[in-house]
Amino acid sequence: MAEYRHPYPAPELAAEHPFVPLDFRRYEPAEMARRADDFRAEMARRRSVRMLSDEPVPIELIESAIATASTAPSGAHHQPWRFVVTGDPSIKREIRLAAEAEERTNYEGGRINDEWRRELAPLGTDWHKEFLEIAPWLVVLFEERYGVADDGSRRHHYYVKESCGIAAGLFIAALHHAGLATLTHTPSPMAFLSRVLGRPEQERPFVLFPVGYPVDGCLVPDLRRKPLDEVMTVVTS
Ligand code: IYR
Repeated sequence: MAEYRHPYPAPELAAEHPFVPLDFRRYEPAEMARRADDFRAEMARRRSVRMLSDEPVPIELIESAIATASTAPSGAHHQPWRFVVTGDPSIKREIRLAAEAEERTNYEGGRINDEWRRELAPLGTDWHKEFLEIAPWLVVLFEERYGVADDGSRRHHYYVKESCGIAAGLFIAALHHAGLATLTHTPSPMAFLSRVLGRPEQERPFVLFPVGYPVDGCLVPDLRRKPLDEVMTVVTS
């Protein structure tokens, strides 16, 4: 059996940073396969939705998805993320107008080149972003580039983008699992979100998620996902 040398932190750290027993569930092989298949099938139904309705969504569902997202592993467990939530119509409108101004420059002002434009054409996107005003909630994930203590001193964060990327993935999975829809929207550049939402210097917008229910009769592009052999490689000696 493989042996581990240091199952616990150094004795002088144990009092302040104790280790506790892992809460881990083991399942029978058949149940493992069933759980894996069920989860895969559920996640396979997740789609980015741009046609969100204005139907209200209880904030408790948003809170729960953010709490799930915040279970993500992060560099040195600093959890360098902040989920900023608004359902305020005037703020949503301000965000829509600012995002559309940027996206209009992207699409019509040449920030999107011809190759990129061809790649986006099947998605049917353009600079209009009605969903930013219509969806009941906008959740902006800000990456915290460094920590700021009460005395104003800075604390270095590690692997901020990786940590936030993982948190974003858990967030969209949690929303989908709860029966909600979202879109990973990255209006570019996104600096206006810091201004509109009044965020401090250490935070930088990472992704904007409009959250809600799809409109009745919602259509999405007929995307196919890569088969496993195009995304997985097993290496042997
Ligand atoms: N941010 C723009 C363009 C866009 C870019 C990619 I890459 C997409 O997958 C989809 C859209 C927009 O939101 O329209």
